[in-house]
Amino acid sequence: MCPDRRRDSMVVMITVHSEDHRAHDGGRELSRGELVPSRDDPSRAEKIVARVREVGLGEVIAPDRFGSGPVTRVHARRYVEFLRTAHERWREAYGDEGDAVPQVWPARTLRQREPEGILGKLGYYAFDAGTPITAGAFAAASTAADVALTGARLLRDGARAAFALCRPPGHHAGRDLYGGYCFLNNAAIAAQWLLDAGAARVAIVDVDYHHGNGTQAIFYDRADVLFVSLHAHPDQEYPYFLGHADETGAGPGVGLNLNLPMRWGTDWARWSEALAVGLARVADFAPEALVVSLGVDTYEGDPFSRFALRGEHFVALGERVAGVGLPTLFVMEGGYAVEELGVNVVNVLAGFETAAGV
Ligand code: FKS
Ligand code: ZN
Repeated sequence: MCPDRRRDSMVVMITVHSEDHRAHDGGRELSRGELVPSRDDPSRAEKIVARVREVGLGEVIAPDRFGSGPVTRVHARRYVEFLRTAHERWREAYGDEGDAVPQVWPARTLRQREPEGILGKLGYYAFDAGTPITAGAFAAASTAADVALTGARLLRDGARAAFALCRPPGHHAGRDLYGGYCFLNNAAIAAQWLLDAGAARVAIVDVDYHHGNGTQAIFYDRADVLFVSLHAHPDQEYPYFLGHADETGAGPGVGLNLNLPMRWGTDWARWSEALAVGLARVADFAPEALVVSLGVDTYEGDPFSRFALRGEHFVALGERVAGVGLPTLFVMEGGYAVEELGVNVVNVLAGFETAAGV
């Protein structure tokens, strides 16, 4: 008998997924002065889970319910209550037409005070007009948090890695702020849960094309979480108002926020150098777990991307992440080249498995 030792030692990555994300559908976003269908379409998650199944990455399991406790460790209770009731209030005020979208914000010289009316509240809690609150948005976002938490629990129970196939995404959502298709910060909720489960330190590496402003803000003054983000430069790209290299943390968190912004046209050669810098910082921090905010909108064919990563680069990304040698939770964020989305995401996970398994 000749056992395949390589296969025996392979990391078999569990994917956590729920079809509940489909409840968040049909939303329209303001783009170049017009309302167009939201890019965060249910087909995104469907493409990814189909590819996970097609290549036999590992088991696909449903999330458990964790309730609001772990969510309010990261988000303000009042904000979660706003999200839960926003669409209902919108319907009471404006009827069944359209989704809840803000159009006035408390920008400079205006007062940060929560108004009573729904249109005012939307402006108070949102930072863009591109994140429609559909009838099913809160249910979908809550399930996405449960997906991330179920993945975090797999890590606590000894898994080398897990994949939380979250939709909607989370990294733009702050403690009491939504935008960029994000309502609840799935990666932050998972990281906080790992800390509460006994980890002394957790690192978050955000490889989405866009800066993870929500995750940065949530952990900015914290000594127990390192946040590293590789993203398009905020002078050129959404979310525009956070993500510069000089944002390095505050108070006990000084030195524990690392932004690696890159200009349009960035290719794998430059991007992978930044990744090496970021992962070296993670190794220095010596965390007990790693959360990867996984966006593949750095892909050359992505409708949002002005970076030039290709399919094989996502395999290399997974391999590099495995090289850090930490229990790793991949949390799905962005990626909008829907046809290639499943392949690009699973390339990262497969690269990780191969490198971690040998
Ligand atoms: C005009 C451009 C609006 C919004 C970009 C949102 C990016 C979201 C994301 C996430 F991971 F959160 F999904 N641009 N329609 O990819 O960062
Ligand atoms: Zn993105």
